[in-house]
Amino acid sequence: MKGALIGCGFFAQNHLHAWRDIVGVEIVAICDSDPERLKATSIAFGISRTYEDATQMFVELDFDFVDIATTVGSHRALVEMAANAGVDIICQKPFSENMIDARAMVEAVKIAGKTLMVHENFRWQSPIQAALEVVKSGAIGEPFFGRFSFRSGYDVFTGQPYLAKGSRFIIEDLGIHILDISRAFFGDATHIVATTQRINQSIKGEDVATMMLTHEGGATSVVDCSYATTRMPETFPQSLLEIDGTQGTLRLDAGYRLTVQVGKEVQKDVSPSILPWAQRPWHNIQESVWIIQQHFVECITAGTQPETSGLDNLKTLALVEAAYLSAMNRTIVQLSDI
Ligand code: NAD
Ligand code: 89V
Repeated sequence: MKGALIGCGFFAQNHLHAWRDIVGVEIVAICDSDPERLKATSIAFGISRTYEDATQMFVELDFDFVDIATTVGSHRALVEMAANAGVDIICQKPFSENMIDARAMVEAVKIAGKTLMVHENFRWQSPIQAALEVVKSGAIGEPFFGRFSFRSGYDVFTGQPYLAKGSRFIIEDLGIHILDISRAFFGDATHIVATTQRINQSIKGEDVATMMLTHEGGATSVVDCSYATTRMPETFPQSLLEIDGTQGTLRLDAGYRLTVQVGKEVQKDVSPSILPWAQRPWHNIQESVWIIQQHFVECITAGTQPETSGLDNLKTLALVEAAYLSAMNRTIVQLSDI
């Protein structure tokens, strides 16, 4: 499979490393409107075909899929361009800033008859997958409560300065992942109630969010996120979880310790592997990039829908929209209204 990548910024470097490690895939062209980033990435990964303008790249089309690794504002134009060109698409999260653009992108790719996957990688982290396997096995019975927690004081603004500038921050950038994890465990939600806070006054958006979801099956989950939490050990970028089931409980604690208690307690180290190009503390996320990109390739090859398809992601985006609405109006929001 030949691919092209658009957006050679901070996070795309991980995509390119991961593509290099996936057998049968070659990235044949890269694009970035910033010539310096384009050149640096071209040299780092030995990819000589470079474009400052994606339109030109699609004109000279000789690839099967495109990996869109730009920030959210450019997604709709690029996804529609790719759909018109008739290639399969993997696009970074947040997929869209609003439901109108998100639905339009899903529709455009459906009409084109191609595959659209959102790079929603947190549920693909190997420690999360290990916890999901236990719950799906039925070992703790029917899950009825979950807490999905991401609390950190890690400086994300140096690597990703745009995160300090938007009027929306933690729910749109990070909470989106944790809400998606809650969906992976409990399915879709019917209602959400949320509060937000801005503790760090030097950024524009909220950096703390506390959300409670009612899921279709009746389970309740609490999703809490903070970038204003100073604690030792610093757990960035670990998502911690606890699930109560009718027969037992499960916890994924700091340090990737998975504890399952059904009568007696059993502990397991579910630490992610550190890929040759990865660095702590990002190795958990970096491994998930490699895993999700493999899933994309497997789905294209098998002709199946990705688990985190564009269509599926509409439900995660609706939770983001509903959480902001709930926090603003101090009300419970019904997801069917989004
Ligand atoms: P970045 O600003 O460092 O890089 C984005 C790059 O895209 C820039 O170099 C910019 O010049 C380029 N670009 C923007 N619009 C373009 C266009 N129309 N055509 C060509 N090039 C264009 O951003 P980043 O930190 O790498 O983040 C990119 C995306 O990845 C964001 O949506 C972010 O939320 C996401 N992200 C995801 C994870 C994860 O774990 N899934 C982690 C970090 C970032
Ligand atoms: O996953 C992300 O989208 C990143 C980070 C982990 C820093 O929140 O922006």
